[in-house]
Amino acid sequence: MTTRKLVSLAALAMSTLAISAIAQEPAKPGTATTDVKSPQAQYEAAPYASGVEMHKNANAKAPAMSEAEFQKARQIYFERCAGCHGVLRKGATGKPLTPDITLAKGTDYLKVFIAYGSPAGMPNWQTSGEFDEATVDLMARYVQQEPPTPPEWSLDDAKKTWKVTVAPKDRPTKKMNNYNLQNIFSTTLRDAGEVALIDGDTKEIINVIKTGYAVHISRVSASGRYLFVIGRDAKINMIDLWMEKPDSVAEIRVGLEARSVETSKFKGYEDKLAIAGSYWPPQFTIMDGDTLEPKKIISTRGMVVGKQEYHPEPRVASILASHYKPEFIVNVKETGKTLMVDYSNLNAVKMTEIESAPFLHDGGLDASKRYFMVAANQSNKIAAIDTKDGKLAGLTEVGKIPHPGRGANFTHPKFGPVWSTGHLGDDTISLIGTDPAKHKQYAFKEVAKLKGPGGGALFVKSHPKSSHLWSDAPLNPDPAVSQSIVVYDINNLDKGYKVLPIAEWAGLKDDGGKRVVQPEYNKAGDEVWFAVWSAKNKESAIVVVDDKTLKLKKVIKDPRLITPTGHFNLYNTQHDVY
Ligand code: DHE
Repeated sequence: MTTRKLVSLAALAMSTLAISAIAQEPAKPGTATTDVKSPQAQYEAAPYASGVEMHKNANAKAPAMSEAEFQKARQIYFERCAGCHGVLRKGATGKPLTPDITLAKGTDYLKVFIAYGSPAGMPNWQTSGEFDEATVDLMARYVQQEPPTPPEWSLDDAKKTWKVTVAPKDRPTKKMNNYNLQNIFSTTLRDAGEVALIDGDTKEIINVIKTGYAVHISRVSASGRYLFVIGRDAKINMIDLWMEKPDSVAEIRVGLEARSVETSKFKGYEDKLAIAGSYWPPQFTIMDGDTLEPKKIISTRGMVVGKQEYHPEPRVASILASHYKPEFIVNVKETGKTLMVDYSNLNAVKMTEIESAPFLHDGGLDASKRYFMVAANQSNKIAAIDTKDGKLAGLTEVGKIPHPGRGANFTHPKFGPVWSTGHLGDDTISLIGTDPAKHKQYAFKEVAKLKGPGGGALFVKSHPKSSHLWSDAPLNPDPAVSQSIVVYDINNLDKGYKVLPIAEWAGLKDDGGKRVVQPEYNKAGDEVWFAVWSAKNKESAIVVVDDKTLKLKKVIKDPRLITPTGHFNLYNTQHDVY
């Protein structure tokens, strides 16, 4: 391992990464170098142009970049692009960006695409104000270079990052605050690397807690006492909601990049274990449920469903705890497989591998909580996983690039219980029957398609006590669409939708994007919360709408609410109500 390699990897792995872990990575020819003083670096010295160290790329056709530019772009790629296009750039939600493809497109073409985005979900990085012209040019050149391979992450590496800040024996033995825990919202403050806990009754912020980088989702333990949040940098924070002021009591990093965290929910295992899936390395880690001590890591590298071709980076997407068995349901993106991981004996883990279609991404349970409905987003299908019998119950063709979040359940006047998803790639909302017992003819079939406002939809939501279905479209290139929300009356779906101008209602000082993201109900099911997500140096807000009257109820503004995106009502998240 050379010092030069260490430096370049550190840039990717970010500041909190344990350096010793990186030291495992073998040197790779032709990759970055920044420490020009080391003997090897001098021996292999990269070409210099006007005194600037240039990046050496394996393919001489790649456009020139200085080493400093390469490192900067590598960091931006990790933060902004890897989630959709993959660390190794083999594609997922976004298209593959390997040099054989990008070099053929060329810098000018790539610049236009990065600057303006596409209706299929590529963000408009320049016109939205997130990248300037120079950054667009930098990224267009970067994606034509060979992708650098990040290091692996072992149990030992994870242990080095593991901290229990309040040991279980020092934690409260009963709830020490007067908050109505079931109606707290955990709001992602994406670019601040924080979550805000907001009291759903008073709409006051209870605490803002430092978490991992670009924190992604929140999940709640079976008992409702612990809240788990995970950052894109694979850092998990475990928050004890019984403390006088709820705060983090343990943390760990389970890799370099991750999106999902969950805890055991089967009877007898409540709050016993936690699990997190990583994008890089492609693996999942099972931990102690009250300390996050890492216990077991299982790799997801393997063969892709159908063509049975080896994939080096099958990332872990959504994870859900079964209510029927001591199992975690782990969705592996690129291989198109759902793993039912039996956690009852971590020394002899049994796994059932259910094949559906690539690339599995997000999803949620149907109303009966038996079927896990997961989007295979590059196959335009929804797989229904029967968590009771451990098999594929159905694979339903839907619209282009389904993106449900956890989806929305409601009882359709004609088709009975349905689960629904919006799409990134078209303007439809698909309704899928989920009741094989009483509505067999509709089960796991697309029974209806609603017309939505446009592509770029990310989240739909309903609630058992409501007769409304909501959909956002934050990635639609038209601000009129991305800054509003649509709502359907479930009993009159043929009438189409109403548009509510949520961003306008927020009354923000200036325009920082104002994308309206993720409808989320309060516990009672009579309010719906939306994030109005602006750039990090601009004002954002949470807008609360009365579900009955569809009128504005409250705008929550606070200088600490920086880039709010997802928000999770603790009761609904704990009990899979959506
Ligand atoms: Fe997410 C859920 C991955 C971009 C907000 N997101 C998920 C899940 C995955 C995922 C795998 C399911 C977790 C689970 O249920 O266990 N998200 C990714 C990406 O790879 C992607 C496309 C690109 C990236 O770089 O991360 C991506 N996601 C975004 C955003 O840009 C969003 C809109 C804003 C943000 O905060 O970054 C965003 N993702 C969310 C939210 C959820 C989510 C709010 C949880 C939805 C729910 O209802 O549970």
